[in-house]
Amino acid sequence: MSESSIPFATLSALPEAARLLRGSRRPVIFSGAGVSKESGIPTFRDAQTGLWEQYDPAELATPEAFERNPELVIAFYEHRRANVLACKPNPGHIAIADLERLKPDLRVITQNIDGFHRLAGNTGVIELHGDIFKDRCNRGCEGLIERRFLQADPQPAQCPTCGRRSLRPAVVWFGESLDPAVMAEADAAVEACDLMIVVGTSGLVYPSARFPLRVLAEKKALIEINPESTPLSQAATVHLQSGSAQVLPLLAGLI
Ligand code: BJW
Repeated sequence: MSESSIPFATLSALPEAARLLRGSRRPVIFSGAGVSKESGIPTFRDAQTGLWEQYDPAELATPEAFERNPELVIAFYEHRRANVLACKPNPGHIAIADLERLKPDLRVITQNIDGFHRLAGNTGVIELHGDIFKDRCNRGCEGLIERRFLQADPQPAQCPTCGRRSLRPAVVWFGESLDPAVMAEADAAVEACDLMIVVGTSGLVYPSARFPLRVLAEKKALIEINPESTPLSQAATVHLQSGSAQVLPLLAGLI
């Protein structure tokens, strides 16, 4: 998309967003699936394609689905791992990494599990919902197992500690608690921040959705980047209503 295809309202709001960001010492980027959409990763609430179009991801991303049908859940995550491996960070991720070079205290808090912020060059990324390239034991054995290759066997792989076929993706499913240490780190980053850029999230999933609400409650500036309206849009200081891969490079270019 060229600059001329960005809505006029977004272009008009960019200088104000840039002014706020220039004045910020400790910005937080709070991201969701929309930031990776232009890399080719469907958002969580997008319809899936091909074989997976008959399934609702929200029903597969649960401990109950894994109990009921582990092969199906493993296959779903293998399909998504393969897609992430075939894609790469887009200009929106790169612009966020550029912003960290300009503002070294910038923190990224993401709900995404694709690792693209790290791959783009951000450091100390807080990954609230885990990492699709790690497994853990579903029976509670300690430790994470890095796995970048795809698994041919549809059954859960063997846990190196307990020896059972109980490995699952180290991501946070509905009804599961987020890692308290990760939550504490995110809390501290939000407390310290003086501005938040909320990019590519529907803001519907808790407890993560509380972070931007806290920024608003504390009367700090909040810039939203999302082509659609969300529950945050009305209250945001500035809403840049466009795709993040177009608008973030423009914003970074003004800092
Ligand atoms: C673009 C774009 C472009 C498009 N550029 N933007 C309090 C109130 C109500 C409910 C609850 C509550 N507390 C807990 C709950 C229950 C539940 C919950 O929140 N449910 C809601 C659905 C209501 N939460 C939980 O269960 C959490 N656990 C918990 O709270 O434990 C304690 C507890 C236990 C038991 C009972 C009660 C409490 C865990 C939540 C874990 C979420 N995990 C997932 C799956 C991760 C693994 C995986 O990916 O498979 O995380 S769900 C899914 O949603 C995924 C995402 O990270 C997350 C957020 O989605 P996101 O990123 O916002 O994506 P989308 O698709 O929703 O939106 C994309 C956006 O991009 C859209 O707005 C587009 O417009 C935009 N977009 N193109 C920029 N080019």
